[in-house]
Amino acid sequence: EQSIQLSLIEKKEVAACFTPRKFQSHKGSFGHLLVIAGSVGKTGAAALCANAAMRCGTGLVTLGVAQSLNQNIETLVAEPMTHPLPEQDKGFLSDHCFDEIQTLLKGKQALAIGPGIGTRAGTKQLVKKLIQTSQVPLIIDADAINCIADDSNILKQKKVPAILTPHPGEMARLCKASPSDIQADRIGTASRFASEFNTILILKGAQTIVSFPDGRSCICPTGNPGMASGGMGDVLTGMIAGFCAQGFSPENASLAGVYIHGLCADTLCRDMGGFGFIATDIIQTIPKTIHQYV
Ligand code: NPW
Ligand code: AMP
Ligand code: MG
Repeated sequence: EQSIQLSLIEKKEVAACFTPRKFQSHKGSFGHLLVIAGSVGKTGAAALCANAAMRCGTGLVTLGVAQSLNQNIETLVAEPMTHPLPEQDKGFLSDHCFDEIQTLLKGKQALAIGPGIGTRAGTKQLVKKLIQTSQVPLIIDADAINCIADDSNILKQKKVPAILTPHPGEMARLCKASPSDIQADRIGTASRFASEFNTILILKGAQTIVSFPDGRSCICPTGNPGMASGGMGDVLTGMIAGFCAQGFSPENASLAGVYIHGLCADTLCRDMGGFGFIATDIIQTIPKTIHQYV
């Protein structure tokens, strides 16, 4: 078994991920992200994810949603584009929309999948097929993690880098353990998974761990308990995916994503206290947090 190499994420390594924009830049210079998210009752997760990606400086974001939810989603997002996907089960995504997603993936630089999609049989099929076939880096979160929990070996079939972002409950499902088992050995669990499945594994919660397949793990020094509120993880996914789409390496996108997400929460905590800032507030804080502190 390989040894674990552990460090804290440092501000200077995050700062180094950002390079000044060329004067002649246009939206096509900063990537196009595809987000596959949302289902009945969980359209908010999709909107949070897409909006967070925009606030990270992604050139274009397209949000693919079950077609009956498209009208609703269009009222929640302005800058991201939406794309209605064919559905079998009203309001849920399934392998029925695989071909259309394949077409949508042309010209995209990253694919984020999972926030709010649920775990119906058809959705599981879709997630597995996308993991097997994607030609662009994958950010796999929330229900997409739950969708592969019965068959995590599917990750060994991917052709591209992947970043998984489980909270301890999702990690427990993925590892067939209990959340307390995961919490008892956060670094070991994350690191072993990253090596075994050749993915970046981000184990969320107080002191988020970012583990790489080569045995390196990093601890995130930012973040606070004010983040224990719905939608926070959906925002993180949009941030990491947005950084990937605009050209950060998957490693840098992961480190910058978790660090800045926590830093936004820390500035909110300082400015408005640690009770009641919400995921939407994080999104709004991203640009000035990058500008002032990174
Ligand atoms: P317990 O029991 O609370 O102690 P689920 P979800 C555990 C979407 N959302 N440390 C937790 O433990 C998401 O994107 C949509 C320890 C419980 O067992 C998903 O697709 C929103 N344990 C879907 O909803 C806003 C921890 O995990 C389990 C832990 C379901 O996601 C909300 C709960 O996890 C949400 O984002 C920690 N730090 N964190 C919207 N507006 O549309 C979690 N657990 O059952 O996977 O439920 O995370 O809410
Ligand atoms: P999710 O459970 O998917 O919505 O993700 C929650 C997000 O908030 C993750 O990025 C967590 O790391 C973060 N978070 C939740 N609680 C805390 C905490 N007590 N300290 C730091 N970060 C937290
Ligand atoms: Mg989540």
